[in-house]
Amino acid sequence: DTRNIPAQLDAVVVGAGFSGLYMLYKLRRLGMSAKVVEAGADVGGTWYWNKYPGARCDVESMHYSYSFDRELEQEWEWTEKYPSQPEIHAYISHVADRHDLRRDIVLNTKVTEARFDEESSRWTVRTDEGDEVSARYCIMAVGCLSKPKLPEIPGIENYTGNWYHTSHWPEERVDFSGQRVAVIGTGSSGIQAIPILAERADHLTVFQRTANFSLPTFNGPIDQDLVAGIKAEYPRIREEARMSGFGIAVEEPTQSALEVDDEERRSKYTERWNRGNLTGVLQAYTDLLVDERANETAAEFVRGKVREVVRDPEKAEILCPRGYAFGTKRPCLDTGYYETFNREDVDLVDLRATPLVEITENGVRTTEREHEFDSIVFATGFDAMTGALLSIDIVGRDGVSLQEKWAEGPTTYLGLTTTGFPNLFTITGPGSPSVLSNMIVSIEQHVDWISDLLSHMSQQELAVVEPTESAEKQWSDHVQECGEATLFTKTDSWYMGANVPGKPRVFMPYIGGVGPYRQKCDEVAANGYEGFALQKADDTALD
Ligand code: NA7
Repeated sequence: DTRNIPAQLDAVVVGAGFSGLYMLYKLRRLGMSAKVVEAGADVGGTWYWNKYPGARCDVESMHYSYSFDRELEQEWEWTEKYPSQPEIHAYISHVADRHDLRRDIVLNTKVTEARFDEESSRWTVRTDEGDEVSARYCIMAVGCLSKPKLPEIPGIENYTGNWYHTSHWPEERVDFSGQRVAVIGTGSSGIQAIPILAERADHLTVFQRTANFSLPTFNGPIDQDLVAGIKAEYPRIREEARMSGFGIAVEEPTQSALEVDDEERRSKYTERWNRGNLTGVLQAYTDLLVDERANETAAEFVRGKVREVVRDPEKAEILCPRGYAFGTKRPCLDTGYYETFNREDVDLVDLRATPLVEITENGVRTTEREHEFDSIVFATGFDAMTGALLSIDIVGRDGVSLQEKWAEGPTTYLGLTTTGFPNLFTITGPGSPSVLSNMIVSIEQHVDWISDLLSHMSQQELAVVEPTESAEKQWSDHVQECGEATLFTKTDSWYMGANVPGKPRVFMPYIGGVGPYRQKCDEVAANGYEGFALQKADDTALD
């Protein structure tokens, strides 16, 4: 019975998404006792929760899978260029079964508290089901985009229609036929859902605050020649991804966008646009993410595409993103997004001109007027990167909580550990490349690195690991410096915590690149876990 969590474990893992499942797999291979605690009713994490119509990964199917199971990567058959949520969920469920992981996964259970006991150097983990477990290691695999946020306007409790958040979509198919439907938010979730909701509803109104840059996926049935080519060379392709900037192998750019004339640039952007992915255009030139003028050339290219598609020039201008650099808010990939605004039954409300005021009994009120709806879909995003971690009461040394420690923004060593919280690991934590990468590539690297460290500790009979303050400060400064060398820190985005009122403005992910990050982590390990204090259980310091 998986509901029975033993009182003592080597490790508790929080979250059964891609991170938690692979972590469990590795912990078992180390011979450790472990349980994964998961709030959802099934495994999958992001791909369990985000069931909204049109939910799809922005990384191509052949590159969005685990690399650790060499047989599975040959056997598994993806059907489309980009994988849909149901297909990814089927994949991750299969992994859970194939590796017999489910017997150590406790579902429908939220971890509410994790408290470090200095005497025993162990974590006490508590759940909303009343479980209490003592574990040597506590591994947070809670995801970066897992704590949803609603718009900060009053009145939702008065609304009498149905409302949904894209990330907490109901299990059963929602029937919007004959309905007037609103979508609030035009990030990746909104942009994926809008074309499908437009088809299903009688009438759709899109409320846009910030126009996003969106590129077409050119999605469709997967090309079988491409599949065969990749399967023949998977190990090499995976290795290239591991050493690349964003966790997806693409040829590195060599030229500045400003070195070439308009025509040459246009033809390069067009060729890359036609690939239907994000990295193609973003990596067309060396300076798109660091130089405003260079970036503007790509931004204007995208705006030109919007104007080509959207027939009503007024709507096209509202949909043209401006005021921030292309790529510094997460750009989107879509299937028929801009085309949707050519439909008679789709309206667009520019919230910059007429901001939201409140949710009413019958719909939504802006500064201009009330709009009535049968259903409202909130695609309003997440309290990213720290939200899920900080909604657990995590208390480290000296009774200091992670909330207190990170009051001015998160600081970590390598995005994996934080001073004052020994034996606590954050997979895809702030200060790691995670959200700026192909997540699975980052996840595998984090998990492999953590399990190598745990193996080292057990061989050396060590029981406590904690980063030093100076190592953490150096890494956190480096993360900030890398961010400030780019245009990212000039933009209000969830990378900056800017989408959540009151959240500290700190650039949270590491943008030095997936490959360089991996090298740094490997060096730290090769140098005997440089920057960490490692101790025996009885507190005899070793270094
Ligand atoms: P995002 O990308 O954070 O998008 C949220 C959208 O909701 C965005 O357009 C926001 O506008 C809008 N929003 C949020 N709050 C409000 C309020 N109060 N009023 C009006 N509009 C609002 O979340 P997604 O779920 O789409 O995607 C998250 C990530 O998942 C994505 O980046 C990929 O990495 C995958 P804003 O831009 O803040 O003006």
